[in-house]
Amino acid sequence: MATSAPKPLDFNNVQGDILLGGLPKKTQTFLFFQIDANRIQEFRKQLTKLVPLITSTAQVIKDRTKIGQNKQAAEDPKTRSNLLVKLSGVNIAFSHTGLVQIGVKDKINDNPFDAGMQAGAKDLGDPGSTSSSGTFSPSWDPEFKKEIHGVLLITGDSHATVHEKLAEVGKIFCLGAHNATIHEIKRAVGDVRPGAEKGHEHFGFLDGISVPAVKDVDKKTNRGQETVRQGIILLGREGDTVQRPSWALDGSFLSFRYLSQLVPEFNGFLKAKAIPGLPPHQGAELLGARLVGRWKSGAPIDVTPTADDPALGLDPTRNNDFSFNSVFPDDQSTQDRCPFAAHVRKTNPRADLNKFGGTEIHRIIRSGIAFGPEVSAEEAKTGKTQHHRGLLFVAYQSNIAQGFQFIQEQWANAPTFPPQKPVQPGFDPIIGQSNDPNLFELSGVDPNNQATQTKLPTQWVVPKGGEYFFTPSITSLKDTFAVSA
Ligand code: N7H
Repeated sequence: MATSAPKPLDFNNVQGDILLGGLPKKTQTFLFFQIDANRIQEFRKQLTKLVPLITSTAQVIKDRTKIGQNKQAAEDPKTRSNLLVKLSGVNIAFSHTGLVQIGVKDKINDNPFDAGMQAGAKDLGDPGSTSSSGTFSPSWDPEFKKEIHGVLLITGDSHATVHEKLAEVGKIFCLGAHNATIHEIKRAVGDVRPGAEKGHEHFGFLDGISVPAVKDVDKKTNRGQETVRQGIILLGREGDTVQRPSWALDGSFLSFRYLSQLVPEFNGFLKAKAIPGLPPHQGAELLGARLVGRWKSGAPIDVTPTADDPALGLDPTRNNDFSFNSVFPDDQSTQDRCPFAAHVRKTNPRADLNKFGGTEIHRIIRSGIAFGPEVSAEEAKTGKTQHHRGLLFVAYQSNIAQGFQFIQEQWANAPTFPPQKPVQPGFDPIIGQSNDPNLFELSGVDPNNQATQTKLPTQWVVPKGGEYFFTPSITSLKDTFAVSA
């Protein structure tokens, strides 16, 4: 809890990727960096020059209005144009080692953040190996095993816009020059998928549908959309129960995961194990929908369990209006509509937790983007991944142990969750992780055979890296992280 009552939330002070849909983007570059140990003061002086380039929530609101107006103009036959508005966004976040490097050492009191993601990779269930001395090393890409001090998030309407902005930001820190104050560790580029796949992740499912509304921030909420207190996402606000340093107010923790997706293999499984009693294509689509909890269109299977309803999937006023209790309000003991372990049920169990304290403190705001090419004809034919693709997963929360980490460890990976069901729910088939392949199974996949545990041949989402960051408020970036030149 902040020591004194904080001032009302100011949208000019919050970095723009956190609230209200985040930085608008067709493409996004994540630049992971280390701060040069010999140029720390210089880096902090240069941060002052970065501050005016940081996109605030207030700017995001203006940018989204511009995008809306442009869309309307594009649909009007008199002004028809297909041009996107030229827009870019810049945010910055620091890891615990990054804060230590620049000398911001007050305790922020978040254990996973302080330890770093790699230290907790074994508990997250990431694949890896244990040395003879007992040290666990996750099978991550080598860049993510290095010390990462921070990440720059640059978004835009096109690669050209992002390159331009990146050059402007890079110049501040002399990136790539002999006197650089930051060194690039890894650059990850995400892109919204093309054509009709826009907004869909690589398995083909519409993403970014269920995001909690934040009290007094999201003015309009849709039916079924839960409203969380500001402190569930922002540090120091109502609902954040931890003692924080004053500079942490209105910042948020960013959990980043570099997740590879084995798309041809996933599609192969849907085909091979299609739900019986239907034409093969429909059986495969239904199987996919029951693993995720939504059809590819986004329509929730708890509402429409046997056939897709694309209009429902796209309708924000209805596509979150379900609680896994629509048939029997006080009884969530059947998997007729949605398996207990379906990805969206595991990660937001809604009414399943009514008797167990609810879900609010575990809600996160997701803001990821797909990366990598579309599946090639060769990959589709062989059923084998040849090109690296997946999700640059981003989740904002005020408390990592209650947010991302809790969802992954206590919900997705736990075969007995959700609790007190008549049959064991099993593993989240999308993101569940364990070093024990015996756990790769879930019940309820076949609606006609709900007690049967279906074996999963593999994990189709493979973590290749990640880190926990803190995205400070813009005032703290200026007054605490930066030093005047
Ligand atoms: Fe998930 N997927 O395509 O199957 N996710 N997710 N996720 N996810 C959601 O509601 C997916 C991942 C959550 O409130 C949808 O936006 C994939 C991690 C939460 O109803 C789809 C990957 C974590 C929700 C996917 C992945 C979560 C959610 C439905 C990795 C946290 C909201 C669309 C490559 C530990 C649940 C939507 C709710 C929804 C998919 C990762 C959490 C389609 C492919 C790592 C909280």
